[in-house]
Amino acid sequence: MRVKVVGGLNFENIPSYTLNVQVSDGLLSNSANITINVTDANDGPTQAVLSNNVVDENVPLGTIIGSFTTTDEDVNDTHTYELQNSFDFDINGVIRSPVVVVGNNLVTDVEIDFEQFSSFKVRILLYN
Ligand SMILES: [Ca+2]
Ligand SMILES: [Ca+2]
Ligand SMILES: [Ca+2]
Repeated sequence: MRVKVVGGLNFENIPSYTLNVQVSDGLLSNSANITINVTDANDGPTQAVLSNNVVDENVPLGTIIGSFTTTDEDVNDTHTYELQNSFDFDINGVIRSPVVVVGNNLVTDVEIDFEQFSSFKVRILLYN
């Protein structure tokens, strides 16, 4: 007997299946329940959200702008955030990012001057 998977298995939706198998030799028959367990694999994180994306200018360096949270089917997973790139800004003659990632937080790394730049984009690398 062969059991073939025809659809996508997802541990978080259905962790096991019970198959009722019937056998017959033409005269006599019997049946048995067979349980197939799906093991939990690491699902990739799907969406990261920043709790806040507005910050006052001139706040002290190291001010938390917002915190990241991530959607992941694996309830016990923890996630790591890394600043991949930020639109580089000329800050007192040095091209650099105005923010850094510290743990789950996006944090100012300069005193942001609204008249110098009023918005910027960052790209965050997220993994678990
Ligand atoms: Ca899954
Ligand atoms: Ca999983
Ligand atoms: Ca995961």
